Parts: sequence; C-alpha cells; structure tokens
Amino acid sequence: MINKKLVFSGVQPTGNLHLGNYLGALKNFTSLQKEMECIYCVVDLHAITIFQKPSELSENVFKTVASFLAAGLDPNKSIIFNQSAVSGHSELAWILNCVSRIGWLNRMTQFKDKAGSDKEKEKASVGLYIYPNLMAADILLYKATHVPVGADQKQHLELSRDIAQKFNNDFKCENFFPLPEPLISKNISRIMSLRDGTKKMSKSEESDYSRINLRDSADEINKKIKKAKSDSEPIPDNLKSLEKKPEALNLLNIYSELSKNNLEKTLQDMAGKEYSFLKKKLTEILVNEITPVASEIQKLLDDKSHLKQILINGSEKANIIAEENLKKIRDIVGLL
Ligand code: AQP
Repeated sequence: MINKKLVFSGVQPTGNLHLGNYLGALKNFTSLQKEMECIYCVVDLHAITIFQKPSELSENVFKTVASFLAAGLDPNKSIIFNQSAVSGHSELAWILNCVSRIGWLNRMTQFKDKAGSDKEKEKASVGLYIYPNLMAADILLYKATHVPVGADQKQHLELSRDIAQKFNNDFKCENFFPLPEPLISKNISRIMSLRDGTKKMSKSEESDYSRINLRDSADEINKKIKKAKSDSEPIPDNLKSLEKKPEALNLLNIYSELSKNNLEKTLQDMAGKEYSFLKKKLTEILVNEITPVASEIQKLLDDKSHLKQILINGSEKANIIAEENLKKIRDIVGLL
C-alpha cells in the first residue's frame, strides 16, 4: 500500500545556514507544512561524514533548529528532530547499503566534488562515499512521498528512488517503499557563490564573502553584496547575454526571487542600468528579509533548553513512525 502524501527533508548542521538553504529549502519547507504532513530533520549523522569538532557539532545542531523555527517552521505542525536521536536511520541505512550498488554510488557527483582529486579521494571517509544511501534511509524510513530539496540534491534523490525500486523488486514487495518525488523550486533551484558563480553557495566554503548567512547583520549584507562579483557592462535586456556571466545572473536571480518576479520581468525593469543599481536594490530587499530572521535565530539560541525540548518531542514522534515501518522492513528482509 502506498502511503498518503508525506514530506521529508533534512539539513546538515555544518555551520550557519545561508541564503541558498533559505531559498532552496527552508522557504519551501514552511509553505509545505500548511498542506501536508512534514518531517524535517537536522541530519547530524550526515554532517560527520566530514570531521566536525564535537563542541561545534552540537552548537550547529542548535543553530540549525533555530534557523528552522526562525524561517517559519512550526513544531506543532511539522515533526522537527535530529537524525541521531532516531536509531532507525542507521539501521535502515545498513540494510540499504546492501541493496544499493557500488556502480550507482560511483556516479554521484557530490562525492566527486567533496572528496577532491583521485589522490585525495583515498583519504575521504567511507561515510562520505555512502552518504546517499543514508539519505535514502532517511526518506524511506518514513515512507516519505515528497522531498523538498535544492537542485544540487536531485541526483541523490534519483538514487533513493532506484534503491526503493530495487528493494521492492528484490524482496517482492511491490509498492512497499513509495518512490519519493523531488520538490524543487522552479524559479530558484540553486543559489550560487557570490565570489564564483559556477559554484553553489555553501556553508563550508572558506570565504564568508561567498555567502549571505541567515545570521548576518545589515552591515555584513551590505559589505558582501558590494564585494560580490558582477559585470562591468550594464544589465542586458535578455537572458542570452548572461550565459557567460554566472555571477551577474546569480545576483539577478536572487533579486527576482526575493522581489517575487520572474527573471524576464527583472531584466525588463533593470535593462541598461549599472550593477551598482541592482546591488543597492538587492541589499535593501535582503536586509528586509534576512535581518528579522537573524534576530529571531539569536532569540531562540538564547534559550537552548527550549530548543532541546523541541528536538526531544520531535524525535519521540518520529521514532513511533520509524519503529512501525522498521518492524515491517525487518520482517520483509527476514531478520528475526
Ligand atoms: N546553494 C544552494 N542553492 C539552493 N539550495 C541549496 N541547498 C544547499 N545549498 C543550496 C539546499 O539546502 C538543503 C540543505 O542542504 P545541506 O546543508 O544539508 O547540505 P548541502 O546541500 O551540502 O549544503 P551546503 O551549504 O553546501 O553544506 P556543506 O557546505 O556543509 O556541504 C538541501 O535541500 C540543499 O539542496
């Protein structure tokens, strides 16, 4: 039996959440909780696939959950918890490690990006390599049907579907796992670095000038946008002229998303103007959107026991669903 619609998604506690996480994931999360049952997870087991200092990891879990709430997630509507508090994630990940194929993992571009050159790859953790199997377990543990993610996660989600399908075939339990659908924002699926428009905005990128953090002050936002790469020519009136200008395109994309216009309309309005004009407008709109979120994050971080209680309540609810599904999974696989 295929479940009713259920949303699952996760965010790694690897630092301060940024504009890419906000526009690519959190905004989508909050609108979905109005229409569907949603489970949102701080994926701490994913974070440790790259070494994290223990004291920073726990602090980052709090920062991530505070960002969830500040962006509008409501623990009375959505289940919010940290992954390691529900042991079913690890148990199902092991079972799925035995279903997933090495050839499938070899094709994952994120591993190639994060692990580096062939020589460096040898030193990457095994966890980083099998990360997509854990992601499949996160989703399938709840039999989630929809997964809101940025476009960067599309390939991993396709792998989750392949794993679900192979499990259903191998164990002759047709439709046991639903094949999860990605929910990717159409307009703004990928926010790029402010310093290099060919790389995605990322928490772990060394330069803080590459991203707008959700905790940035108005002054920091202003400085970062001023320094952001753009173009010396005026803003064109068509998309084609932006093909080889990824940084300029990124700024226009972000502005369009925040001003709730499509890119064509932004180009119509801004054609012929200098990028300094766009940057001024973009700073205003970013400050309006981000600084209230930043002060709410700070307020929430001042009461960690409240945040901890939200995680405990969420993990209890998640565990009930996980255990019920795991009982059936153990039975299907033949584990006593
Ligand atoms: N630049 C981005 N544009 C759009 N969406 C993005 N997401 C992340 N970066 C962008 C989406 O945010 C959700 C949570 O991602 P994550 O933090 O779990 O992992 P990530 O994709 O690896 O993000 P980072 O910032 O690059 O983290 P690090 O540097 O630690 O690896 C996902 O839905 C993702 O698509």
